[in-house]
Amino acid sequence: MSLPRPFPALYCIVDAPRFGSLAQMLLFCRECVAGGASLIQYRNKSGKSGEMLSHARELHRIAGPGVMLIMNDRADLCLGAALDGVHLGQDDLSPLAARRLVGERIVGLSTHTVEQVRAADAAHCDYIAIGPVFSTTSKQNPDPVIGTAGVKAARAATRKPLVAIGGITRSNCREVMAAGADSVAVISDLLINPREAVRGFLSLLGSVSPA
Ligand code: TZP
Ligand code: MG
Repeated sequence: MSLPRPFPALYCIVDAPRFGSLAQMLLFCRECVAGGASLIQYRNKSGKSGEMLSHARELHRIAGPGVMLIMNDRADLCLGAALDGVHLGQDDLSPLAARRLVGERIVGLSTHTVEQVRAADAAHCDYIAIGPVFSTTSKQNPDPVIGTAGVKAARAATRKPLVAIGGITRSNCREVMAAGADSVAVISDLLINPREAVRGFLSLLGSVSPA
């Protein structure tokens, strides 16, 4: 799948260690899709390769054809599970190296400063994530928070699709979009009732234009 236009306003992240079983994780994903999710990232910072591969294949099996699936960190597992793309951090493979592996699939890159956004703008990635926007407990050793001012500065540095991440909830997502993000990536605020949460995000995000 190539990059959808417009870029989905909600980028759901399935953080595998947050679930007690594969069945619970898949239920979460099904509920996100039932709520209208069209972009889901599989993230597993503590998983072994084989487990991550089989999780990602199951995710691929249950997601409908209209759902874009992204593998966090690992271009090899993106290919192994036939997902639609890979999301890289600053310490992962370079976007160019990942591009050589995944070809036409999507390559995303996390950034934490405006300098990194400028570099990402010139790099072989299809979209840029920026954050953490607000404080988060979902990431170990997070970079300093950048606030909505950081999102605004990132927006000024790139025309690539910009995904804001970190501490984003239904209560603050509209201000993040108003600062110039094309999309918000969320872990925690989807967990309790994913179908309702996704519906809520999508209806809140539907009508925001940059301030
Ligand atoms: N990268 C920057 S913040 C973050 C990641 C993976 C975690 C976002 O999770 P939450 O729970 O939506 O704050
Ligand atoms: Mg990474």
